[in-house]
Amino acid sequence: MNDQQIRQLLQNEIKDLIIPASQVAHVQLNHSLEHALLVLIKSGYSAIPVLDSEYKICGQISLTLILESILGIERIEYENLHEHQVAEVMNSKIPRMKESETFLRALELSINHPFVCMEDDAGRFVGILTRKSILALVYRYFRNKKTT
Ligand code: 2BA
Repeated sequence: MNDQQIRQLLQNEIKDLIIPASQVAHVQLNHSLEHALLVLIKSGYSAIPVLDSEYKICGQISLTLILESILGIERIEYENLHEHQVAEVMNSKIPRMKESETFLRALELSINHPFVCMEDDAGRFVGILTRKSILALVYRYFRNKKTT
């Protein structure tokens, strides 16, 4: 792969890699932790996006965050799950990107984050970009290079 091809890969837009919002498991700010736990278990994912009622990205909720929040001194207090809302426990410091940003930025964020939330210009959630889709694209580039 020459320098120009590498530059082209890194400047590529990321639109085609996005998993659309309709296929992404998510919860809303005011959902109970009990509901969030059910969505996480049913979807099979360890962390999912949190949105507000206008579909704007607010953070992420994970199995670990939920379990930590109901950890008592000697046991996990499952009976407290329905008393708390997602907003109290979620991580609001999450990376986000717009479709027009470059692949290089997505690659950088994927070092520390398994997925990145994508938003439109109004801040509304449009989907996620996963580490898997980023790595798959990099792999395809190198594999094709090897055979040319
Ligand atoms: P995790 O849930 O920790 O999943 C890590 C990796 O395990 C995923 O990597 C995927 O390769 C595999 N995996 C886990 N659960 C799966 C399932 N139910 N079906 C198929 N594969 C599964 P990535 O695909 O790169 O996803 C990275 C992270 O993005 C996931 O971390 C999850 O937090 C989030 N994610 C991915 N797809 C999602 C979706 N449709 N809805 C909500 N969150 C999603």
